Amino acid sequence: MKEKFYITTPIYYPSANFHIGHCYTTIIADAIARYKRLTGYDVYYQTGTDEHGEKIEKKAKEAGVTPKEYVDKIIEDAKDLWKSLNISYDYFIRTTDEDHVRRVQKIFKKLYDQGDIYKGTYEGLYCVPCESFWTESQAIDGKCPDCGRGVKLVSEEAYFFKLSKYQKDLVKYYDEHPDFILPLSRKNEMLNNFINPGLEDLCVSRTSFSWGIPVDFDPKHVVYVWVDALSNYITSLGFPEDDTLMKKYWPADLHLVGKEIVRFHVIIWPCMLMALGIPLPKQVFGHGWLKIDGGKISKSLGNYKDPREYINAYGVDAVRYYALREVPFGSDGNFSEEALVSRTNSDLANTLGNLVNRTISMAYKYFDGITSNPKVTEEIDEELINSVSNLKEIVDEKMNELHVNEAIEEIMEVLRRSNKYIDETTPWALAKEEGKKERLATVLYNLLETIRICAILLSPFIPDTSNKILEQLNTKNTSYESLTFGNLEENLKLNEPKILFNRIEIK
Ligand code: ME8
Repeated sequence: MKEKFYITTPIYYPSANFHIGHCYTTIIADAIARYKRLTGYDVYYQTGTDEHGEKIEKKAKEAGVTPKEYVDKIIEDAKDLWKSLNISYDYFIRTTDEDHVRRVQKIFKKLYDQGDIYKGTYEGLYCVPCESFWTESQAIDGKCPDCGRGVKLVSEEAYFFKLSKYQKDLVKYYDEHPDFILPLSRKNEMLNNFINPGLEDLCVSRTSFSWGIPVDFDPKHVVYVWVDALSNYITSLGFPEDDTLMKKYWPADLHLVGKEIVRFHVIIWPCMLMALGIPLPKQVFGHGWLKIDGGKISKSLGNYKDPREYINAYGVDAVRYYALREVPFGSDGNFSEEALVSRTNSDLANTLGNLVNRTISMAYKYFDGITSNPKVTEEIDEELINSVSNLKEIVDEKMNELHVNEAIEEIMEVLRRSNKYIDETTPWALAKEEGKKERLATVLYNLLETIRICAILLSPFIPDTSNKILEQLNTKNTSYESLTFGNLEENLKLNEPKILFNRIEIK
């Protein structure tokens, strides 16, 4: 039986259409999911939308539609965006799905019945016109940070989750699972800033707005966002009603999230799961932020375009490649259209596209597009063949450490090496020399075989391009198991060379 791999993205707020930041997480998760599938795992890749809450209720009101109408439109757009980015999710969960709503109500009730959720009083600073609660530190000089009007201290009845009860067990789990939170720096931040000072019980219901999942045994309350949102990772698998998929895929192998919500995933979520008596996820990875021109991607600043504009202008794999390659995974990085263009030109057009096109064109010119490997080898072949032969293991190591950008760079390095190999072996000169025909065939075979192996290893990252290359090679050997040097068939008729990437002119 195949080993399973369950990977998730955050479920995003559909308060506005998604931007390149949301694409960033979703593309990386997609590449990891595709890589795991390639290497033989039974993968379950989930993404979705977090649709409840006051903010969405307000947005809908402003737009003069119901909250459900408001989010439906954004979700339709999001699914179109994921399609245009070749996102291969297995399940898209919406927190307005009936199954999710019913299952969250059952989770809430179970926690209440066993005493982990209790009724208390929530105190906060309230802005009446905005209908919003603020903490002392959020309300600047006693004024609402949104509208600038005065706030007043109010208290409302609310349910609380006993987070404090699980503090000790949580720290124990961290200690026993050193890879639970990555990068490591985020774990120390959690311990120092949130856990060691002491966990406070968490307010998990509200009565001040209504766009949420009603607490079924006390319907003036709606479930407050994080319990609703985090539960998505198990309600989608049927919890607590059906354990078939839970048995198959839980615990999650990787929750991939932006660094600002690591806290919820490594404190609230594990404590909820401990209370529910189910195993904790294996890993939470908090990646950095993509910034635009050094600043935050922000709707109010209007500093970003619809990601489809980049896809239409430069191609889906240019966008995927940029998201995966440009930023060391875990750090913050910058997004700029100029950098996207220059990355596409240097790596995809010059290194990859050029190599494939030159090689297949020469195979056509000198051998009518038919492969053979007479194995007239020279010392110079060894370095290339060794680097290709080691590539599978190196990429695997990098991917298991989630160093996605480095995995890609290793493949690029081999491709650059191959371009150099062409310059060193000078096939055009071999073609002119009597008696060098077999050497020439060997050189081309080595190049074509390198291209085959690299194309397979690139398939999780730039699937369309990988397919196009394998189609040009016309090879049947495209599996992960075929990644041993020498598996490219002989007497294979290649398909005609086609340009993969045109160099983009910089305006
Ligand atoms: O937080 N750079 O939803 P959200 C990198 N609903 N990643 C970015 C980004 C950027 N500039 N902007 C957004 C929520 N992201 C909750 C999650 S999960 C149970 C509930 C990505 O719409 C990144 O993954 O605010 C970040 O964590 C997420 O979008 C926030 O999405």
